[in-house]
Amino acid sequence: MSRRFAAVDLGASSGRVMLADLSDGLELTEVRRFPNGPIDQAGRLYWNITELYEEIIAGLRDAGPVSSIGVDSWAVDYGLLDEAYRLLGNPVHYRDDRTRGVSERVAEQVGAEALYDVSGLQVLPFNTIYQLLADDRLGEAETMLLIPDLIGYWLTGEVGAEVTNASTTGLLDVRTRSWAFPLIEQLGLPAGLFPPLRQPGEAVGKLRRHVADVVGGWSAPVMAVGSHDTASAVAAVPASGSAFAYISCGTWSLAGVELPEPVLTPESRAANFTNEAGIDGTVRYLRNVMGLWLLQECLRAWPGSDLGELLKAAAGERPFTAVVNPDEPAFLPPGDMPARIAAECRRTGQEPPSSPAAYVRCVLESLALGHRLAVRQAIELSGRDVEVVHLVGGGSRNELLCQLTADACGLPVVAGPGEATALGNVLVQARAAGLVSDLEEMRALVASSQPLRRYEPSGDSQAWAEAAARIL
Ligand code: LFR
Repeated sequence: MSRRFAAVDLGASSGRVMLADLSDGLELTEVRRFPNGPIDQAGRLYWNITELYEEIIAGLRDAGPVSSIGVDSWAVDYGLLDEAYRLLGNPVHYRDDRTRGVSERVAEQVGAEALYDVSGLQVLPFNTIYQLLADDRLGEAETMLLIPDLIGYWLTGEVGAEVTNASTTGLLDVRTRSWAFPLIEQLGLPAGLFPPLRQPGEAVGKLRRHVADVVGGWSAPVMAVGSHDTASAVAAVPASGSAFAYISCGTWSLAGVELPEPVLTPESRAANFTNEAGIDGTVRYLRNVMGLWLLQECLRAWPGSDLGELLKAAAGERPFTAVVNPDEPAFLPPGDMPARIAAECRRTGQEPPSSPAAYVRCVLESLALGHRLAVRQAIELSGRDVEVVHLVGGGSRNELLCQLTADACGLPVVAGPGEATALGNVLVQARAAGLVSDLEEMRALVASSQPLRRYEPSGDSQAWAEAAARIL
């Protein structure tokens, strides 16, 4: 058997097909990368799922024969299918505003405490539970497939719901890890929408005949992996032992700790911490921080700007001239980010940044403050000892952000790997093939094979405490 595995990893700003070779250590290469993002059609935001699928097929063709394939993506979004499993239109993007007011209505109907007690999930306006209730195509739908499960269906013809991603819907029971049918019924959602659950490491199915033909005449099983990208990323955190926090930093920053059991206390709910399902029954106890989205949207507002140059200039800017709460709901939709940051600065009595470099400094310090708050609260609410923060994902390549995060958290930051998600994806496949054993060994393999960089906390801890107080 070959020791080559393909990871299809769809992020909110780019997708890629990665190839891992485990013949000698763990070598990861990028086979194909393609842009992704919200598409505004007549005032509604969609994903271009057809183009993404074409890119995936082209990437698999470029990858050539592999032992197996795993698919992961961002969470919560889905396609609705009719009785013949035909897609009922493009999946709506989670940044669309169709769910405005829905979470409040559900909290009234079910009770916010009861809801948290069932799902253990943080309230984000776009959780699947709220999207389904706002979906005008629900009446025609027979099946709901989350994005990686939809891709898996197109590749194999098999229908199911992988559990780590299902845990982000708000409709999975956090204790039993099965669909929360009493809640589903109470909300008036059709129980038949929710397909049988799959565990990471289980086979989804073999490539359909015509898919095998178009990828170049080879076939392989598609394996369920941690199909929620964050679950895969956390699986590939190069930590040993349990005294670590992680920040999976891409379009979003997901900051928290890994636990054996959920935390469902009133304090945890008040802090809007989530208990998402991880690999091997672990709990990803974390909170979403707005992430590099803030920077990406600034860059979109400055056509022709050079990120490398801006980051260099930002490193020389005066610290803490302006900081904002990165999680302000106003920052969620696409649009003119510098203008929104300026408005937030004015609202909080601060002078808005005066140049693109100053905006970048403001964004990165604000993000580091968001990281600090989430990591500290995760520690406090879970009682977990933390000696180091692992920062993985695309953000780990941003040296200024890594240093600011170490300074803000007052903890060492180990940065990398940048492609943690793809690594977690292939390692679960490699384990199913018998090449690695447990999570500990998977992480050791990442630590020994991938470049990592350590940042010690420096700077003025008093100044960080004061800046943190400014955004509360
Ligand atoms: C990160 C992520 C987060 C989820 C957000 C929206 O890519 O999957 O975990 O909250 O995207 O789906």
